[in-house]
Amino acid sequence: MKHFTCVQDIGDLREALREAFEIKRDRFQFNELGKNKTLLMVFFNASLRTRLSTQKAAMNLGMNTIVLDVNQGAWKLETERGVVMDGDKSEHLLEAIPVMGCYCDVIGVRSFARFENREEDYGERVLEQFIRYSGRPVFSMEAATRHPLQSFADLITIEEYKKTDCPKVVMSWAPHPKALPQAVPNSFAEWINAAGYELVITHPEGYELDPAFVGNARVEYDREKAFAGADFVYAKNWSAYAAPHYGEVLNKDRSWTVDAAKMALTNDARFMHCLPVRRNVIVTDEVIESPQSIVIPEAANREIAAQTVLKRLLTQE
Ligand code: AN0
Ligand code: CP
Repeated sequence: MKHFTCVQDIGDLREALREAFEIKRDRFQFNELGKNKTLLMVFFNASLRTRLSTQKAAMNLGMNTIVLDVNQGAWKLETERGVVMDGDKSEHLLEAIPVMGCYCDVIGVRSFARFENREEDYGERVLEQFIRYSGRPVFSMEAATRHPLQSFADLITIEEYKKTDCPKVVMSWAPHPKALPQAVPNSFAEWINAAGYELVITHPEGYELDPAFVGNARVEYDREKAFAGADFVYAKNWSAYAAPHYGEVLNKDRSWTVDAAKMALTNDARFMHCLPVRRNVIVTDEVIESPQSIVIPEAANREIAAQTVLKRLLTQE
């Protein structure tokens, strides 16, 4: 694997899962692989899980890590080419990226959608420039349109908790006060579709995702019908994708908060969320604290997903 940005990059999913569980059985068995190799993690946005789990994964492989929070202490970066740089930005990404590449062997990048221009966001300009100009293997730590390390961890978690070969997975929109990207839901749909599981996506009208990510999943506007018989409930907020409301919060309808009454419609479903989560907005205290909630093992699997990906980037397998 040269770069990791989407489900296609990981190739055969069964093989990737097998490798992930092999790592989970003994996460230190490849601790010579990363000797004298350096991981650089570049954050354009905040993070708790991705930062810690990826750094831990690198340490398990014997790598050194450097973390750069671009907005804290680095020069303000210009990202547009052709700009006369006489404003507040001191450095251009076109120099910054190859310079970063000089100091490391692998680069992870977190760069969210900016919601200024849908085509620019969906063109993944920042991530693509790292791939083009860094000269290093690059992996996404959540980019504008996908969060593949999260989805990989989600799939590992579903494998661990599923009770049938082909579980019914329901991804439900939930309210949130601020506009959030579509990256997590896009990516989750992409991975669950690739795994061949039954995927139902439920949301209020206006929150339709890019059909390229929805794929063969069923979109069900009737929430009760969607939740009926679910084995997994994956809650997530996202802002509108469709023009002219791209990146907007269309409503904050609290009737979409995942509560015990909705969970009662399911097949004793497990509750999942990528975190961070706003309690009593996305999900009630009762549901997230219930034995059905697997948000912590899900977060724990981020280390395993990251380690599997780093191992492959180090060996170029
Ligand atoms: C981000 C999002 O929704 O994409 C990161 C989630 C992993 N969430 C927030 O910004 C709250
Ligand atoms: N789920 C996730 O990626 O969390 P962070 O934003 O805290 O990294």
